[in-house]
Amino acid sequence: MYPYQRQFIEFAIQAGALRFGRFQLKSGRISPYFFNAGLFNSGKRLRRLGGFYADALENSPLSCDMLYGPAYKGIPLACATAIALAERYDKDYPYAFNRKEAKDHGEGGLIVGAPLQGRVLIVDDVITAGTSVRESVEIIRRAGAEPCGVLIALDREERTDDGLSAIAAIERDYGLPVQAIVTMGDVIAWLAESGRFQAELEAIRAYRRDYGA
Ligand code: OMP
Repeated sequence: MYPYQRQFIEFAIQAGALRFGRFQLKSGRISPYFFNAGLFNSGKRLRRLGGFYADALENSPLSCDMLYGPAYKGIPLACATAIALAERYDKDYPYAFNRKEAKDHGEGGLIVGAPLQGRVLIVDDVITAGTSVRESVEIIRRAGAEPCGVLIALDREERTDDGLSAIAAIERDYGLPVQAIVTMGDVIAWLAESGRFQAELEAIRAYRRDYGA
């Protein structure tokens, strides 16, 4: 693990964005932990979060022409990442996001921000089954651009119904590489090292035995 990954896990727990308990997921699975990126909900938190996304992108083999944040939660994530890339790495990526409902007046359309073109990096919060990534791929392709990868905060490393990990399925179906700031494996390693949340760690390990990739 890179130092920034450890710092991210501590930050997420401190902000209450990574929580332990009992949560029902979109997939219906009952999970002993949940990651809620909406809780990075102040200027300083969002600035710090964007820095972690930028570091993860810079430490990955991914390259792109622009960033795309899927509504709603991906919108501040793509913006914060674009700002951090400019501030930390002097890179000026265009960014765009979608509306959930098309606007029929004013500038109209479904996409806000830079025109979707070239190689587009999807910036999102978390991947469980990969459903939300698939929706983004369709939107980007319909606009005539090419999705080139996915940048997320947390890869839950779960198995889909066909036995593959969600990320392997995305790579297989779309040829898209996925880069996460941290994986659930990193979080487990951090919990084991830190000696904190040991009861929660056992519950997470049991969940991984049932649903892990
Ligand atoms: P998939 O679309 O199945 O990959 O699930 C990702 C989405 O599930 C996220 O964009 C969230 O809406 C939601 N989610 C979380 O935000 N955090 C979690 O820890 C787990 C989920 C989830 O429901 O699986």
